Amino acid sequence: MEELDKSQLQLLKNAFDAFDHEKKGVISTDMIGTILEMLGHELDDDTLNEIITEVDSDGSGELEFSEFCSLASKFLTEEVDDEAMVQELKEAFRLYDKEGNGYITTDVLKEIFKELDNTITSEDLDTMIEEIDSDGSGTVDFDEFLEVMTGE
Ligand SMILES: [Ca+2]
Ligand SMILES: [Ca+2]
Repeated sequence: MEELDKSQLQLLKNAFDAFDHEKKGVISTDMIGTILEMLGHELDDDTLNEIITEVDSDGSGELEFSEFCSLASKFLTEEVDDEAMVQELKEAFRLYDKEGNGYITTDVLKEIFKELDNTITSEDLDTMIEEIDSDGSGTVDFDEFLEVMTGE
């Protein structure tokens, strides 16, 4: 677990108290989805359940303050994870950019998509490629690739 500094801890304590309406010292795990949504993270049920299982380390179905902190630290340290993800994507990009040109041709990208989903039609492919290759250069550079993968 990442270290949280004092002001972060205070913030979390306030948030925790706000969610702990009945002052029981615990928050029901049912609240987690709502809390994360408020923070701008909409997660599907599977992901949410995974997170709950992970943070509710004693399996009580409720989050004690320390468990709440470990939940929060996951999301507070998200920037770090983003960096790690960019790093991974760079490596993936390099795999496809075999000649090290700094770009992937849209033909190669089509092959990749076909491998990922063999039911895809060539029309769909063209539409996707058009969206991805936003400058219409016929090649996808890392920035364009990143946009696809992160959906930003
Ligand atoms: Ca617990
Ligand atoms: Ca391009």
